[in-house]
Amino acid sequence: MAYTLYLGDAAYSSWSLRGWLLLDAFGIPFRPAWIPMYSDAFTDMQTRNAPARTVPALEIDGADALVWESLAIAETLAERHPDAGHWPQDVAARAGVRSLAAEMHASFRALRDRPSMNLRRIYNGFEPTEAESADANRVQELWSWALNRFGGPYLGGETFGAVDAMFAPVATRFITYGFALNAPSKAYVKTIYAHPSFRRWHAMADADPRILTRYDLDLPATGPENAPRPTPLPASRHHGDASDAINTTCPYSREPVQPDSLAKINGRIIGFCNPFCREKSVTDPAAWPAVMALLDNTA
Ligand SMILES: N[C@@H](CCC(=O)N[C@@H](CS)C(=O)NCC(=O)O)C(=O)O
Repeated sequence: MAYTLYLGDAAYSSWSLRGWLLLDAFGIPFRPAWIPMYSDAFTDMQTRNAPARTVPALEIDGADALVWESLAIAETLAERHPDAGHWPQDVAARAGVRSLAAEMHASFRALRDRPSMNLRRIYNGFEPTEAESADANRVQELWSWALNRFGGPYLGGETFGAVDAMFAPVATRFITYGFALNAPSKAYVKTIYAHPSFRRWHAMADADPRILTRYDLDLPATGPENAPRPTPLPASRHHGDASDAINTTCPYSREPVQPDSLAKINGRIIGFCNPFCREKSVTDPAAWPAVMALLDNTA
C-alpha cells in the first residue's frame, strides 16, 4: 500500500469522511487506520503524529511524510495522481470549485458546531439559529451557482471531485437536522447519498456499534434508514455453518470465512472473515464491488 489514512469514527468524524472520499472515490489504494475518537488510542495517535493533531492524516508510506488538514491532503493527492480527477480540467470549473473547497475548509463555523455530522440520527424539530441558517443558505448559494454554471450533477460538472468530498458531510447535516433545501441542493444531496464511495462510508458507519452520545441532541429522532439513500439489495444476517456459504474466503481479505460472519445477500449465502465485514455488506451490498463480483461470478 502506498498510503495509510488515519480516521476517526465513521458516524461522527466529518473530516475523516472527506479524507476517505479523497482516496476511495478516486480509486487510490490505501490502508485505513481507524482510531476511535476520545480514546487513549486517539491520544497515542496524536502523540505519534505530532505536530498533526487531527484526523484525517495521510502517511505516504516509505517517504517519512505525513499530511494533515483535508485541503492539504486533497492537493497532495491531486499532485501525486494528476489523472485521478480531483480537480476539473476546465479552467473556469477548476477555479470555481477550488474556491468552493477553500471556502468550505475555512468557513461555516456555526454549521460545523452544533449540527455536527451524525449519521445515526435524523431529527424532528431542529430549530436552526440565525448563524446556522446563514451558513446553510450560503452553502446552498454556492452549490446552486456551481451546479448551474458547470452543469452538475456534481459541483464541478459530470464527475465527483475533491470539492464534492469537501461538501459531502454538509449534505448529511442537511438531512440529519432537516434544513430547508432549495431544489438544486435537494438534488445534489441525493447525488451524494447515491455515490458508491459515500455509500461504502455510510455502510461502515452503520456497521460500527459505537455510539458517541456527546453528539446526540435531545430531540425526537429516527435512524439512517430514512436518509435519501438508494434502496439496498435484500440482505440479512445468516446463522449457520461456514459451509453454507458459496465462498470459502472473505471477498475483502481472502481470509477464511467465519461461522459468525455469514449473510444472505440477494438470495445467496455469503461468508466474511469477521462480523464487521458482514455488517457493512448487509447494510448496502451493491456499494461493495467485491461482494457484487462474488455474486456475479457464482451466478
Ligand atoms: N481542518 C481540519 C479539521 C480536522 C478535524 O477537526 N478533525 C477532528 C475529527 S472530525 C479531530 O481530529 N479532532 C481531534 C482534535 O481536534 O483533537 C481538516 O481539514 O482536516
